[in-house]
Amino acid sequence: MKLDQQTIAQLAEHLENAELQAHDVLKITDDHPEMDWGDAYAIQNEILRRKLARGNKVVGLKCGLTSRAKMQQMGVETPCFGFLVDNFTVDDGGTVKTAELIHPKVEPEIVFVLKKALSGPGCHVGNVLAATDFVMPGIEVIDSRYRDFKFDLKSVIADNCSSSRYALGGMAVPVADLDLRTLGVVMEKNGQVVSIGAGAAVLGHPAAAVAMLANHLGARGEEIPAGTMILSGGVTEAVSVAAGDHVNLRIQSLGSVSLRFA
Ligand code: 0L1
Ligand code: MG
Repeated sequence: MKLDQQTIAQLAEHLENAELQAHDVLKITDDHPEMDWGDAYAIQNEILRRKLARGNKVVGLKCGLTSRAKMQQMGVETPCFGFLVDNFTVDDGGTVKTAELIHPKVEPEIVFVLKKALSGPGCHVGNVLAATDFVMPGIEVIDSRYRDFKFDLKSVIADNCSSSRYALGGMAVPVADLDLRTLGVVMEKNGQVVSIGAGAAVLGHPAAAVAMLANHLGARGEEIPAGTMILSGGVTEAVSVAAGDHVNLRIQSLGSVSLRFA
């Protein structure tokens, strides 16, 4: 770690204020080029600590930047991991208030819910499938706190991987009879198809993203607890949304989920 505790706390406050007050900031590595991966996750953890102290509850975890389309869109080469808290949750068919956000985008996600804990190192796709209770469709709303979504990987990890809102819907389907790689994904905005993909866009198999998360936490002496809900990462590029938009996501065999933006 290159940053001291006071700087980590200041940067966490700076980024969380940008989230809560819906204003953008410049990427933090501009002023702190020396920060390392440990610093980036320490800032994210400090944001989580601030939220828990305010009474928020963790409701899930997320893998970000897990598809080639997303990595290319954002100019990075490695996935990242973040947390979801209760006030990020929006009901299926519910409304997201854009005044609370900076420049939201939506992405289609295959969502896992575990029945058993997962721990790394050495966690693989087979372990994830054996530990999965069911999968379901989810729309993630990302809202980078960085101006024009311009960041590097350390800055975006510190910013909790742009986490902002999400909705789950469709059906909760056990994975035994599904090939998650070939599940078709269709996302529509205002009735027009805006992105199409298949599960394999996420690291070759969406369960590989969850395994990567388990291995990432394992390196820190942590595990993914039984019951955890996990967004495995956008299957396609993220799509910008604004007040008045309606987004519908359909995933083959899993059903659909939708959101309105006001
Ligand atoms: O969920 C995601 O894949 C987003 C990760 C952060 C990068 C971004 O804001 O696009
Ligand atoms: Mg995502």
